[in-house]
Amino acid sequence: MSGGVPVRDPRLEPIAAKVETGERLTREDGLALYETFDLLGLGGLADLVNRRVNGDRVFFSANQHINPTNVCILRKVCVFCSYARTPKEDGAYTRSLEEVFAEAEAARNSPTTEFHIVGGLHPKLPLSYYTDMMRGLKERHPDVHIKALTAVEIAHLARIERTTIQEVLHELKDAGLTSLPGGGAEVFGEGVRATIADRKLIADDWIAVHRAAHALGIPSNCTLLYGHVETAADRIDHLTLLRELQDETGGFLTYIPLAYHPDNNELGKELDREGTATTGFEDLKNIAVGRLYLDNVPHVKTHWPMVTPGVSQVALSFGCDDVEGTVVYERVYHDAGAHTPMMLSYGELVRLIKGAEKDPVERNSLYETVRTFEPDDPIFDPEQGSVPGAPADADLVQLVGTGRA
Ligand code: V47
Ligand code: SF4
Repeated sequence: MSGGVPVRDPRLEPIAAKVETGERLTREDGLALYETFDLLGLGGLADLVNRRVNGDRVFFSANQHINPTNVCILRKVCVFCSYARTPKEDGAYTRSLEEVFAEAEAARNSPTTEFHIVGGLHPKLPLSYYTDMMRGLKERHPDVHIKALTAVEIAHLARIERTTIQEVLHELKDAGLTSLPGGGAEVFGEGVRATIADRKLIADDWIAVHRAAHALGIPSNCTLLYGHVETAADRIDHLTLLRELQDETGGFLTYIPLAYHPDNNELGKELDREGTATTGFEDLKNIAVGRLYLDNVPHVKTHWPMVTPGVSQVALSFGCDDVEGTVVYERVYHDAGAHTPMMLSYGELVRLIKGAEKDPVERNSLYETVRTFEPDDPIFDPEQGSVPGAPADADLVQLVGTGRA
């Protein structure tokens, strides 16, 4: 037992004692967490730590994902990716700025507070495409934050513009960028990277982009792509690098474990894994280990488009304090076989969190509170499918149809 948390795995007992006193976990402890059979013991410890900071609060955002292009020079490099295309390949698309602005109109009459913008590394799109996009979005939606471009996209823009990472980040910030998403990290270990993303931005360079962003006052997220060829040791070494950078800068807001989806990509075929994504056991374990090992990252987010809304709801009792937002239209995981909905309405998110006996808090990109809900608020009307001030489900379903090229 620890702080009332029963643990059945003897390897978790010394860890439980550390969790109780707030002592930092070692690499060996992290390995034991990933290797344990005792999911409830692990989850209970992560829940204890989460409750100390967040109590019953669970954050969510009203956000909209925008993927401006799927043309990517790393199309043959990231063998886990089903989304990217070569410029002439079937299904390749690149949005004009007007098309991006038209897609973003979904935010006009809704409580959207964040545009989440990621895409491929297009060989020709210049930095000005992105700065013009951000200025145009800010002009049209001044209150909406922009979380955009993974470290890999930032490094690519610096390369094609023959300038520095700092200069690219500076220009993007000037154009309205609020924060960076956590993608592109995958698994830092050289062996795994050589297998799943050979020649993609190496660990040191991913870390360097985030360090530079933090120095410029741009906070960011961090991720781990799990559920393919990586070992427990690979995962912990990856989290250790994230924890070290966070000790140095404090610039990470959120950790998001990303569940690998094996459909329609080379890696899935090679591993004979098509049709079999990660299990709920692995999904919950990755959330809980993230909470316990990354003791300096304030938030752990569950990405419901990858793990299903049901698993995300259970994750809220396994150390998770943040749920991916409304999304509106998601391409990267659905191209890789995710069978989850394209969007959850504002009301459905509130209901999901309330259904886990938690208190929903709508946040913006910087985790500032946008809206809280009193226990007896008429927060969700199943007849209407929405909360007061939020877009009706029917409106969002129409917006979803605006997505694909
Ligand atoms: O880096 C690509 C992943 C990432 C697959 O910061 C795949 O809030 C699973 O940046 N199966 C990009 N994952 C997405 C990203 C992101 C996502 C959610 C939240 C946040 C955030 C950022 O998507 C890539 C890669 O790790 N990805 N293909 C696949 N088949
Ligand atoms: Fe390109 Fe990103 Fe897909 Fe890699 S994961 S191929 S960088 S879109």
